[in-house]
Amino acid sequence: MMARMPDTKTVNTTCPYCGVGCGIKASRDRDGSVSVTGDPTHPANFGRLCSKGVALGETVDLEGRLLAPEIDDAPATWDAALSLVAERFNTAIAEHGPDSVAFYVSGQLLTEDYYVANKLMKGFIGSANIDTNSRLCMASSVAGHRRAFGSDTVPGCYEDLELADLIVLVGSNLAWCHPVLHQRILAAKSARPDMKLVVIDPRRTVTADIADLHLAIDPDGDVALFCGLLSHLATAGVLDEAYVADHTEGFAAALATAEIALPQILAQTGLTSHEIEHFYELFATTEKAVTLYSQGVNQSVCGTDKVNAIINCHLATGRIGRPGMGPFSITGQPNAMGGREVGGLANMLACHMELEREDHRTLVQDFWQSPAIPDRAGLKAVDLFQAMAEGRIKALWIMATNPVDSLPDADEVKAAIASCPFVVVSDLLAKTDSTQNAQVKLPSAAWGEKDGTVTNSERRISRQRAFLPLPGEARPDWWQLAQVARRMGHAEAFSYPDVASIFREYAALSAYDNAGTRDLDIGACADMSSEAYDRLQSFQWPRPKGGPAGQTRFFAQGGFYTANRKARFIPVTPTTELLADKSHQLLLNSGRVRDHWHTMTRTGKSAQLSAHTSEPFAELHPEDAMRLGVSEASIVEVSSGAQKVCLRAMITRRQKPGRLFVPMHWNDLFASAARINTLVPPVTDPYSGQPALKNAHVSVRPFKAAVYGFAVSAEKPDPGDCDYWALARCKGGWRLEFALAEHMPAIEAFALRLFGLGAGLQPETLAYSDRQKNDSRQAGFDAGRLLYALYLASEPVVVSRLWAVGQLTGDHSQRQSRYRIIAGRPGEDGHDPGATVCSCFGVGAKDIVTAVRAGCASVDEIGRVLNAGTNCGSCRSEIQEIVNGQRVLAAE
Ligand SMILES: Nc1nc2c(c(=O)[nH]1)N[C@H]1C(S)=C(S)[C@@H](COP(=O)(O)OP(=O)(O)OC[C@H]3O[C@@H](n4cnc5c(=O)[nH]c(N)nc54)[C@H](O)[C@@H]3O)O[C@H]1N2
Ligand SMILES: Nc1nc2c(c(=O)[nH]1)N[C@H]1C(S)=C(S)[C@@H](COP(=O)(O)OP(=O)(O)OC[C@H]3O[C@@H](n4cnc5c(=O)[nH]c(N)nc54)[C@H](O)[C@@H]3O)O[C@H]1N2
Ligand code: SF4
Ligand SMILES: [Mo]
Repeated sequence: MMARMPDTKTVNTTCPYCGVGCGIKASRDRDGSVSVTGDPTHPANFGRLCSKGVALGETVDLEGRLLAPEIDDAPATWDAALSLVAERFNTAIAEHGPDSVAFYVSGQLLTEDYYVANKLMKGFIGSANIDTNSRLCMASSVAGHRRAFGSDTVPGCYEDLELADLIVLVGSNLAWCHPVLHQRILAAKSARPDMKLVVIDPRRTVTADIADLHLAIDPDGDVALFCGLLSHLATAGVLDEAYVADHTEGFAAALATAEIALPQILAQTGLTSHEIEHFYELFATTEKAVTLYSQGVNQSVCGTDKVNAIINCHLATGRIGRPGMGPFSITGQPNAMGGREVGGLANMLACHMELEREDHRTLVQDFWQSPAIPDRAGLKAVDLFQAMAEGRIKALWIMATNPVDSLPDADEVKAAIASCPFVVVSDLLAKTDSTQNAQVKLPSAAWGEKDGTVTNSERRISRQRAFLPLPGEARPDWWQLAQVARRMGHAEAFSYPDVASIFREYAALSAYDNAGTRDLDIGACADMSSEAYDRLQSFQWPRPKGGPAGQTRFFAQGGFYTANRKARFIPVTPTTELLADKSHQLLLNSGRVRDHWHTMTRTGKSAQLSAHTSEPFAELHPEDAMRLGVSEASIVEVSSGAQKVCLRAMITRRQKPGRLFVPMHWNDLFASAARINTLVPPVTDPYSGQPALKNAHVSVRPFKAAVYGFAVSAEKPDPGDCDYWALARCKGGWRLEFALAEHMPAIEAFALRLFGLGAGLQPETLAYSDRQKNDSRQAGFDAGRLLYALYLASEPVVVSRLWAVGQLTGDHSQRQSRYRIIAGRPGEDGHDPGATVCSCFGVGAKDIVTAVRAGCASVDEIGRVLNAGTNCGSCRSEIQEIVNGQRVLAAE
């Protein structure tokens, strides 16, 4: 029944991080460690992996894992926990109706888990109150697709990115968020240098650095920009009139709304007329164009309109579904697409069927033989937690997501969960910000332990396979759901013997009464044996039973999934709301860094991944910094109303004045106050319900630190006393950045509290203090081992971080090396690599600068000399910047 036990042989599986969906070969070595390499045969990556994929082995340990079910924080048997969940859900339904319960699930579930969750809620509980973190991620794309195509169909595939002559990335930091696809594009571009890359993003990202054109658009200026483009395409005479006439409707109305005057476009985008003309000209004259978009489009009050403004331009030119052309919404999570397929959103039914359509409801209910099916949408994520705060939700099951960190208005979400009478959380970890108020915690199987399928951004279904034993009492999510369903009285419909049987049922439903009327059809898998499922090679849907195999694109010849099979142009008008609000100082943008994943529950475990960005930060423009009195590397307080976070200031021209960028990753387990969503209001797109996570008005002011501190420590320090702190894993232990509002503490007592060296350990200490300069240092050793090094100063501490971290694994039996630690510098012969650039080989910026000065003139040459960039390649864009001379100063 469970995931099979591991053999030592290698399994082919899929990466659990982003929506690229890279194939992986994974195995457990004899010493228990896990080895991971890219699968050279997998069509998503052909053997490549990015830094996160490469470091997977570092994230599968059992530290912090939830290994047994818990009821009210005490260990319980599965039987007791599952029965309690079933009983409490049934009671709530009996007393308050089916809409008083809810599931909040995730694009990190496997398709089979997701299918079972959706079937239980929609078909058997009879409510549509199942929503998912995809609401924060893909909902605007789904809504835009459905408005235009009549179905949530991604028309193209990855190969189009290699075949295109023009790639327009809108609101996507591909180099960091989908690194393997970015590398595929760069490889294609180096083979065909005429290929052009345009990046549309308010800030200058690493992706923008290597583009041919970067349009630093004003936030939410995208609708105006693409309306202007549609109108330009008409004027330039490059419309595909036959395609528009034969396969679409509503063009004239969309064009009429799109005809906005240039001054308005300039005002809304903040771009110059030269930039706009350049972009319009490129798009008009390049037939093979792909517009790839992500969260800068989706996470907005006008996200759905942005999607349609983009799709309108592709429909008007007939550039859709043909090689090298099309609009391309790229998915974020490993199974965001699979979740959409099985209907995990509160306004969808399973297998791309529609809740609003009676024929679809009847069909699904008939197939499931289920007692009920809702005829209206359930609560979307933001509304769901608001309903909870109002007491309307009596029982909630959270699975594979951390809403207390990732939803807007995060403290209200925390309070809503705390107020809900019954909360179940299924997670890998015992302690996340979202498990704190759960009455029942259920231990789930993690990547490497669980079995099933995921679908990537190009509709490719791949297997995730188990190669590790289930630890403790952990069980897969589908099993937990099916067990609860059985206990709720639905034994027959949830009697799955294995995960393959769920997949077969899902495949059969996709084909049920389909006959080409719905895009999603994988009927060819409906009769697949469990053995065949185990061997399943990745494939792109559709794959109808007996139908032609190998269709990889949609809509080149029309055939949309609307009633008349025509696509719909959607008239969209630009919004002006955002920039009108001048009452606050800065506009807060948020997103990702290269080596962390979401709320850091996994990447925070990896020393290698924590080296690239070890602290939460706020990027702001030098003019704002000057105006606000913020100096480089100081601490800033970013606030909205009574809510406040504390972050390291990073002053950079990558931001435009008036804007701020903060990563979404840091939470209460890794920093004192960095949950950025406590500042983001719950404002949503009217069509998709997706929150506008990229824009919040905030105030910024310096945090008046009396003392700055930095420490490395073999054991996890306890920074509870510090006003600001951020902790990160490093090789050999932990590193800690902190700041104190009050005067310099006595270093001995402070070190004792921080490193809590009880347990009979008597470290030999070495200290230095210059009271005049307010500079104090102390290090503790145990024989030749460094236990901790602590640096306090009245200015940000200028000790080379990577060098200091390296000392944790060095030998310090000699006095000389102990003195160097106190000096905070490598000796004459010592080596300071600078800030980490290549996390695979631990190569720092200073090393790369030195190599450039010694004559290395390309990324490849750097690779030959230093190995940097030769493994996963995620850092190649950053190396390129240093080679170009852009980062030399920053690195010194
Ligand atoms: N390293 C890493 N990779 C990941 C993830 C991760 O956590 N870490 N998460 C995965 C997931 S779930 C997702 S959804 C994807 C997200 O992948 P991306 O969408 O590429 O990542 P983000 O950093 O959220 O946002 C992208 C860009 O949108 C820009 N932006 C903000 N506002 C606007 C605007 O108004 N217009 C335009 N044009 N751009 C704007 C931001 O400045 C930002 O650079 O990444 C996936 N990959
Ligand atoms: N301000 C701001 N906020 C954002 C975003 C942004 O750009 N800006 N981006 C949004 C987007 S696009 C996304 S996708 C969300 C992501 O936000 P979340 O989904 O909240 O983030 P994760 O950290 O991935 O949370 C996953 C949780 O599931 C657990 N988990 C992992 N695998 C499994 C499993 O197999 N089973 C179970 N049961 N649990 C598992 C992990 O331990 C972790 O606790 O954040 C959103 N929030
Ligand atoms: S690009 Fe990186 S994170 Fe995304 S699937 Fe591939 S290896 Fe995993
Ligand atoms: Mo996402």
